[in-house]
This record gives sequence, structure tokens and C-alpha cells, in this order.
Amino acid sequence: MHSETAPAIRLEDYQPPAYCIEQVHLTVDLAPKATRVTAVLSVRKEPDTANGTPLVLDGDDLKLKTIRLDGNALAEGAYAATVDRLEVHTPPETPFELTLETELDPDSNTKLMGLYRSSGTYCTQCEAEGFRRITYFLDRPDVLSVYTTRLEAPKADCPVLLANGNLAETGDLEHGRHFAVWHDPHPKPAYLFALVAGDLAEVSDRFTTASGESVALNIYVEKGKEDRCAWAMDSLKRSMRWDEDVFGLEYDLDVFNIVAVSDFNMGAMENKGLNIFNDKYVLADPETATDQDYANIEAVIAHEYFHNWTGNRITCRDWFQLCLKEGLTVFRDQEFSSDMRSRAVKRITDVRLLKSHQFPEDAGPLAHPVRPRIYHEINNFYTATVYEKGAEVVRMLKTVLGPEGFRAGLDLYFDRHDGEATTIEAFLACFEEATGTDLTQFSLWYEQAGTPVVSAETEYDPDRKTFTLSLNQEIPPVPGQKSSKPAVIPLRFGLIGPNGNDLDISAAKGAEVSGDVLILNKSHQDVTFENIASPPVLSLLRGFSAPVRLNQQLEPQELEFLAAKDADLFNRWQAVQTLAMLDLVRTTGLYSQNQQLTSTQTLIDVFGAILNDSTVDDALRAQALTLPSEADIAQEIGKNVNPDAIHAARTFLRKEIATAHDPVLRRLATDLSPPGAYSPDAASAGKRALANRALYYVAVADDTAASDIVWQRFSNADNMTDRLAALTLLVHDDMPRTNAALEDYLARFEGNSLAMDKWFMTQATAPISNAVARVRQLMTHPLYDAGNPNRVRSLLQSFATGNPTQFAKPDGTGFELVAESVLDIDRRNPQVASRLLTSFRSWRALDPQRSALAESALLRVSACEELSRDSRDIVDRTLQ
Ligand code: B3K
Ligand code: ZN
Repeated sequence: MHSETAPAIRLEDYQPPAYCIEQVHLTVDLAPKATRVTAVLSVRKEPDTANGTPLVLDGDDLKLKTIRLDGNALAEGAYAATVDRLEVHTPPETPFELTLETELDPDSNTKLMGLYRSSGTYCTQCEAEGFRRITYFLDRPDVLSVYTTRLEAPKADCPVLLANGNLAETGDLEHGRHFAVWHDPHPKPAYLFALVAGDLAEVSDRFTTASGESVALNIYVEKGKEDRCAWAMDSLKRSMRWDEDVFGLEYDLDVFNIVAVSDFNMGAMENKGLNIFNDKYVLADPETATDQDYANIEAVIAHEYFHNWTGNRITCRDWFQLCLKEGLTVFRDQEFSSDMRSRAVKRITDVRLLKSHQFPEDAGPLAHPVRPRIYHEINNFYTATVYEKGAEVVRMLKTVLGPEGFRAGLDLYFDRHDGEATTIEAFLACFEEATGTDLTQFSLWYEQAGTPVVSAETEYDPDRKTFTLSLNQEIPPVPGQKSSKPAVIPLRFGLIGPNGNDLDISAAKGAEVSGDVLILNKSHQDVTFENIASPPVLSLLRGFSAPVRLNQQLEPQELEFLAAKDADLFNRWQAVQTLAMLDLVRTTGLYSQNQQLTSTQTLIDVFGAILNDSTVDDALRAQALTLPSEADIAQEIGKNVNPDAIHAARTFLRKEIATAHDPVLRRLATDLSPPGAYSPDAASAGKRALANRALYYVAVADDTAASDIVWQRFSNADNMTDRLAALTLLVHDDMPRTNAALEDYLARFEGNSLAMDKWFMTQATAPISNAVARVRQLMTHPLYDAGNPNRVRSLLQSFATGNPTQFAKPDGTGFELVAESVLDIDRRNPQVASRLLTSFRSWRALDPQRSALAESALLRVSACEELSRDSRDIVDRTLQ
């Protein structure tokens, strides 16, 4: 008998709340093991609710100390309280005040949901359902209340007391205690509630809004970390300005506080006026943060700030609508980063992420629509599909409607729904009304799971001078969805003439073509272009204009042509990837059949052309020179996957490229920016990316000079980007002096946990045969902490998702390690455990021996009697 699957929650069962809670007055008397929470709730029956309808509040692991209604203690028979539910049997018909006292133990809260302590700092995480771990409440996003929060604590331990909104009052109390009262005038759902108390350092600045309001900006961090906040603060100010410039959206409180903590289940949280962040997305300096870290901080700071409008001012009616805030906000942060950096490079990195995280999700047992219709545990739906595919849907909406139509629809959305909890239907209706477009078919993107496959065939008729494009679309079956309807797929494209120029495509017949976008909205469509003098090369899905798999048989020389000539930089990159993928899949097959591996001259030549073309942006060249990952290749192969064959094929091609272009690679690898001139800007980061990509190829040359270059890069680096790139090569390629490098790194960064996460991660992802033993050994390292989510992710999640040959080792030890860890972590922190468990999601695509081993590891997890609802949900769906 194992733990029960939690009951299913269905979108179709949505009922509006029977009561509303207009005001919440919280008094939180903080103590590590016994925090007292007094909640005074102003409750009012909704007009449609029958008199005498019980008031049922949510709880989770709560202890009710006292309950009063309009100041009077409630008789025992008038209510029923359990750890997870409070019912007042017959509440008054007229508005009333319910006063609840609960007692919490923040120190024992290892789930990191509700109120907990991170390195001594009290903090909260309430999304999705953490507020019910603080007090009994109508913990659902469509109940919006005005919060006033009074915090009390010893002044010496907690000089900083923060909650949502504006500071209303502070003062001293007896016995060295003090208090602060915060008032948030904006009605909000409970999931946006937050408080923080601790002895934190503060970094302050100010921002003046377009309407001239001065806003205090503060970043709070653990003491000693304050000199690593400058980039986050700079990113925040740029985000605030950008949202005003691009969307006309201004900030709406006197203060914007950010707190960074070291124990956090995810990246960050957009609590109104008090964002709480994982340290990882705030702290940076050149010695300890990579260029990627800088870019991530910029993006996450922006993301959480942008939620103030898309999520907080306008929130979700229910959790099925999660993509309403997440998809839109990811789209907004992607646009922000594109404006701050190179648009093409940003698009490439976003598409890489989509393909590596979302596509496999959409092709496996955990597939679900962007707006799911059923869940057992909502925390398992903060997925790449809801976030990244959700953002792609918003991007397509903009492509379909054009920038002006898109902006008009968004303006209407902000205007009409400000202060509300709403739905995807209401969102789409704004775009329909603002532009007069029927989005019924478009809305299927929210309903249908699975990645559409678009097949394209072309034919040139030299007599008629016509070029015909035959398009097909289809969504392969996914769990719970056997058939599907044709989607609206905006295909940005160009026809390229022999000299590399785009031809005139305005004379198209058979489909709606506006500008350079063709709308594919049927299963099959033929489009004919007239007056095409000679056979063109088709550049399809420019900028990755839709989240689809493209099936287009281009000849290697056509891909070579696109790689060199396409006006669309994304498709230039894509052409190189496609060429490389063809070779990688072919070589993987050769390896599996014990045949001699070979490379093709076209790929080698294309790499040579990129290496020698200094007119192209360095960051873009670095991207083009990055071979598809082993996980990408596995996905492309799709079934009977043998990770060892993939690894061998990829290593072989890497060596072929390295040998063919040795001199230029060595030159690029050592052509560094002047020392001491570190700057995180896109151009400098691009230069480092290119040098380190070149170094990656140089490292496979079997000579001392090559290994010396890598070692020099490691030991002379004046920034983390270069040092970590070199360390990764030393460890992953098992080069001489690996241990010396690991020890040197440890000695340098022992005191910096974010830097140490990289040390654990580099070792966990090394594709070498003792990896399992090494990870097990690292789990006993004094710096390993199974209670710290970042550390667990850096060692175990990295191993499971970033080390395909060792995770899927044919002796089953990799799977066992992860299954065992899931069971261990699940007792402490279900969210971290269930996330780790999702690393099994592609198990059925593995070869029979490996998939049998994965299945038995999953069955072992499933057999656990005390599995959390989070992990139970994932294991059930993964095995189904
Ligand atoms: N909204 C939060 C995620 C909450 C996850 C809850 N399990 C961060 C974000 O998307 O901005
Ligand atoms: Zn978000």
C-alpha cells in the first residue's frame, strides 16, 4: 500500500468563491520555534452565496490556537479545525471579522514553503499554496485582499523587518523588541504575501518614475554579500525604465524591496513590493559570477519586476491560468534582454532552452497543454511548457497581429482587467476586440499539448517561373490526446536568390502571406510564388517564429548557403545546427553498428568559414560553433537511444573540427580581452564566449601545448567565465592537473557558496566512468548540504540532466543514485525531490536495456509508502 494520489483538480469544476476577504490584518510575533500569527480577516458573504453556507478555509500543517468571531470566542461546536482545514459552520450573513491565532515553527520548516528560516533570516514563500501554512485562509488566487502586516521581533536578531507595500509605522517595544507595520494598498491574492526579518545588509538607490514619483529601491542580502549587488540594482533600474518606455507601465508603491536568501526552492518570487530571490539571481562579481550568471540576473530581476503588472496588478483566476502571468512575463523579460543585448543571440539561447527543456517535456509522459485542464499538485506545473512555450504563444500572437495590434490588445488588457483575477479567454478577447481578429483557432495553442511537426516540400517550375511550397502540420499523439486540430502557425520566411538577396514574395497564392509571414492554419496547404526567375533557397521559420519541429529536407550545400548568406541571423545559426545534427545522427548510427566514424567536408568547411569571418558578432559565432548537445541529439534520434554512442559521435566530430582548424582555433582561444578590463556587457561577453568555444576544441588536441593553454586559462583567469570554462575542460576531458585545479578552486572559493555550486556541478557533469562514485563521494563532502536546494541541484540535478552517459549508465547505478536521492530529499523538501524526479521523463526513448533499468528505479520510488504528493504525482505520470 503506498501513499495515495492526491485528488484531481479540474478546470471545468471551477466555482467562484462563496466568501471574500476584503482586509487582512496580520500580526506576526517572530520566534524561531514558536512564531505566533494573529490574522484578523474581514469576511463578507458573496451576494450569490446562500445564507448559512459554511466558510471553509485552507490550512496546511497548522495549529489553531484561538478563534474569535467579531471579537467573541467561538463555541466548540461552531467550527471544526484540522491541520489542513477550518470550517465555520454557520457564519453570519452580514460582514464579520474572524480572528485566528496560529503557531508556527519556522526552524523545522524544511519544505521552504510558508514561513521558514534561511541562514537565520525569516522569509516566506507563498506561491502557489504556502500562505495556508501561515494561517487558515481562502488560499486561491481569485480572493484579493488588502493586507496590513505588523511584525515584531528582537531588535538585535532582526533589525530589518519587511512586508509587502509601504512602511506605515515602526517603534520599539519592551525587552529589546521592536515592530514594523507595512500596508499594501493594492488588493492581492495570498500567494503574493511576503515577510522577511533578519540581520541583513542593505544596498539602496532611488528611481524616479515617468510621472515623477520617487521610489526607494533596496536590495537586502546576508551581511558580507553587499558588494555583489551592483549588477542586480543596475538591472532593476533598467527594467523599470524599459517597462515605462516599451509598455507604458509604471511602478506603483513608494518602495521596491528585493531580498536575497541562500535557501530557496526556485529562482525568485514576485511578492508585491517585496521580491524574494535566490542568491543566485542577485549576487555577482567578476571573480565569482560568469557572463551567463550576469545575463540570468538581468533577466530574472526583470522578470520579477515585470510581474508587478503581469501577475500582480492583473492576476490569475485559478492556477490553470498560470501561463497568463508566466508566459506573458517570460515574453516580456525575453524582449527586455533582447533590447539590452544582441537580439539574435538572445533568440538563439531562448530557442536552445525551449528545445532542450520544453520539447522533451512535450514529447514524453509529462506533456500537458500550456493551460492544463487537470492537476494533482500545482507545484509540478511550473514547467517549461507553461513558462517557455507560454512565452512562445505570446510571441506568435504578436507575429500574427503585428506590433501595433499586439500593443493595442495589451493596452486594452491592462485597462480592462487592472485589479482583477482573470483568464486566458479574457486576455485573448482583448486582442480580438482591439484588432477585430478571430482568435478561436489560435487559442488551440493553450489547449493542445505536443509539439506540432511542420513538413515542407518545395518544387520549382522553370517554365512557369513558379516556386511551390507544400506544407503539412501534425501533432504526434501525447498522453491523453490522441488526435489534434490544426494550429495557427505563423511561419516567417524568405526566398533567397543566388546572390543571397531575398526575393519578392508578395505574389503568393494559397495562403495568407503578410509581409514575410505566412499563416499555416490547415493540415495541408500549398503556396505558390510567381515570377521567380531561378530556383531559390527557402529560409523557413526565420527567428523560430513558432514552437514547432521543422521537417525540411535541405541539401548540405543549401544549408551551407544559408549558413553564409541568410539575412536572418537565427536561421544562419539554425543551418549550421542542422548540418551538424545530420552528421551527429549519422555518426551515432555508425558507432552503434561498430563502423568507422567519418565526418563530412561540408560541416568542416562551414566551421572554417565561421572561424575565419570576423565580420560576424563574436557571441553569434560562439553559438554557431557550439554543436547540438547530447540531449538534443538524443531527442532527434527519438527512440532506442544509446547515450554512449551519442557521446562518442559528438566527441569524434569535435576532434575532427579541432584537427581541421587547429591554427585558427589556437589563435582565437588565446585572443583574450586585456586583463583587468572585465565588463559584463554583451560585446565583452561575446569575446570571452568565442575564445572559450575555441578553447573547447583546442583542448581535445593530444599535445602538451594544448593542455598548457587550458591550464593557463584556468590559473591566470581574472574572471569566473574564463576560469570555469577552463576548469570544465580539465575535469570533463580528464586532462592532466585536474585535481590540482579542483583543489586550487576549492581553496579560492570555499567561502562562496554560489562559486562552490559550480565546483560541484562541474564534477557531477563530467562524462567519465567513475562519475557515479564521484557524486556519491561528493555527497559526503563537508560542503555538501542536502537541505540547500542550490547545492542539491548543483550536484544531483546536474548529474541527472547534464551527464547523460553516466545517469543512463548500462549498469543502472546512475538511475539508482538519483532514485535513492529523490527518496531521501522527498522527506525534507518535496518540491526539490519532485523536480529531480522529472529527470527520468525521457526514459522510454532509451534503448531496451537502459529503459528497463530506469523503470525499475522509478518503481522503487513508486513503492515508497510515504512519498509526498509532489513526487507521487510525477512518478505516477512518468510510469503511466
Ligand atoms: N512565480 C514564481 C514561481 C513560483 C513557483 C511556485 N512553486 C517565480 C516566477 O515565475 O517569477
Ligand atoms: Zn514568473
